[in-house]
Amino acid sequence: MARMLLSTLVVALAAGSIACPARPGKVREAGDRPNFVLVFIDDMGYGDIGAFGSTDNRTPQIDAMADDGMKLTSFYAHPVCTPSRAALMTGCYPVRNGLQTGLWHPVLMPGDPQGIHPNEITVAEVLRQQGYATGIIGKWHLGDQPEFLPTNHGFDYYFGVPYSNDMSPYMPLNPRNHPPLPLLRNLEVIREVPEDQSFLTGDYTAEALAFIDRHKDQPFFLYIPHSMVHVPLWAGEEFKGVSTNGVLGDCIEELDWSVGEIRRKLDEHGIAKNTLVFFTSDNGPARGSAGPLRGRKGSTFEGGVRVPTVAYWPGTIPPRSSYGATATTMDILPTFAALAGADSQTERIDGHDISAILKGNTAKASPYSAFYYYRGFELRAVRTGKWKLHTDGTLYNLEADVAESQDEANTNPEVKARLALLLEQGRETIGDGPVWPIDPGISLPPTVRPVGRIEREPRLLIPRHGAKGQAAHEPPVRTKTVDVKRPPGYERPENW
Ligand SMILES: [Ca+2]
Repeated sequence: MARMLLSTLVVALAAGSIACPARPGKVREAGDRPNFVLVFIDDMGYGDIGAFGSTDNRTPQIDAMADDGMKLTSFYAHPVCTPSRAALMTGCYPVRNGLQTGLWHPVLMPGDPQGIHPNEITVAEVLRQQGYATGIIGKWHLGDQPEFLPTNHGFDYYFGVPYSNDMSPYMPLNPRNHPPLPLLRNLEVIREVPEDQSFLTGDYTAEALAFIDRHKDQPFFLYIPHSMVHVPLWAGEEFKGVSTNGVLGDCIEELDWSVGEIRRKLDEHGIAKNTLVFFTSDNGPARGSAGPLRGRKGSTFEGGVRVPTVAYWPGTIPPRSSYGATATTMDILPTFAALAGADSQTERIDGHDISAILKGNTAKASPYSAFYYYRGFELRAVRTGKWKLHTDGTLYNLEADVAESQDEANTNPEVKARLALLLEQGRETIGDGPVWPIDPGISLPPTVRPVGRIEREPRLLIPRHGAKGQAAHEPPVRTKTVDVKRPPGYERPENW
C-alpha cells in the first residue's frame, strides 16, 4: 500500500501535477497526528549548547527543552551542507541521490545546474500527502534553479536564502564572483541580502511564528533551517555584544531565543502537546566547538558529523531522557511519516522509524546494524554498536574513547575484521568512489540514482553585478552544461 502510494507520488511528481490534498479546518484534538517543527542549525558543533556541555554559550531555552525532553547523544548528520540536507529531506545516504557534492564544489553553488531530482521523495511530500501544511523558513541548499526549489519538492511555502550565506559578493575576495545573495518567498526573489545579514535570524523567526499562527488548526510540518551559524556571522541588533563568546556566542544566543519563541508560540495556541519539536545541526562546527569530539565540519571523525540533538514533545517524550545509541537525520522522514500515519519504509529509505525510542524506549538498541560515514562519494568509516572502523584501518571504541584517540585495531583484530566486512557491504549496497565523482572517466555504481540536472543554461536568481558595479550583468554561469570541467575559482578545496 505504502509502496503504491509512493510510486503514485513519483508519477504525480514526474508529471509535475501533484495537487494539495483538501485540508479540513476542524479544531485539533488530543490524539491527533502531531505537528512537526524541525529546527536545523547550520554548522553548530556538538559542544555549542549548554545541554551538550558548552560553557562558552548561554542557551537556556534549548537547555530547558532538553530538560523537558530527550537528548540524542549519538545523532549523526553528514559532513557538509548539501549532502546533509539531501539526507534529511530524503531519508537516504546522499550518495544515493547524487547530492553527495555539488557539480563544482563540496556543496551546490549559485547557478549550479544540479539539484534534487524530481523523483526523489522528500519528507515534505510524504507529509503533504497526509494532509499536512508544509513550510520551510531558511536555507534550502538542494538547488537554486526553479525545478529544485522547495515549493517544487513538497513545501507549500518557502521563505529564505536558498543556499549558504557566504555565497555573496561581500565575502573577502569573493573569488568565485558570487552574485548578490537572494531572499526568496516561494519562487520569487523578494530582496537582495546586503552585506549586513543581522536581520536574517529575526526575520526567519517572525516568519516561522506567522506560519504557526496560520496553520495552528491543522496538522503542519515547519522546517526551520537557519542560515546561522554559518559564516559570515551576523547577530540581530538586540543580540550584538550580549555574549561572552564574541559574535558566534551572540548568534547562538539569538538562535536560542528563536527556539524559545517557537515554544512560547506553541504554548500560546495550546498545541505544544500536539507538536514534536526536533532540534539539531547539519554538520560539525566551522567556528564553534565539537566538545570532546575529534574533527570539525567536513570531517568524518565524530566532530564533523555527530550533532547536538534535542527532541521535545511534552506528554509523549519523557522529560530528562537521553538516547545514546546511533540515530541519524535519515530517521526524520520515516519517523515523521510513521507518526503522521504514513508507511514510508521502502527500499528507497536508509533511515529508520525511531518513534518508539522518542516515546521512551531508550533502552532499545540502535536500529542501525551499520552506519556509514561518507565524504563526498568516498566511504570513509563504519560504526556498529560502540565500534568505528575508518577505511585507513584505525579502529576506535566510541564508548570508551569518543575522541578517537586510541587506535585499537591491533588489540581487536576480530572486531576489525567484522567491521571490514561491513565496509565491504557498504561499498556494494550504497557505493564508494572518489570524493569528486564528476572527475572525467569516473562511472558511478548502479546504486546511485540520477541527480537532478537541467539541460538548459542555468540562471542566477539575481543577475550578477558588473565588474564596475553596473546592474543586471549576467554572464553565463557556464558555457556548456555537460562540460564537467570546473570553471575558474572552483578548484578542489584543500583537504578534500
Ligand atoms: Ca553546514
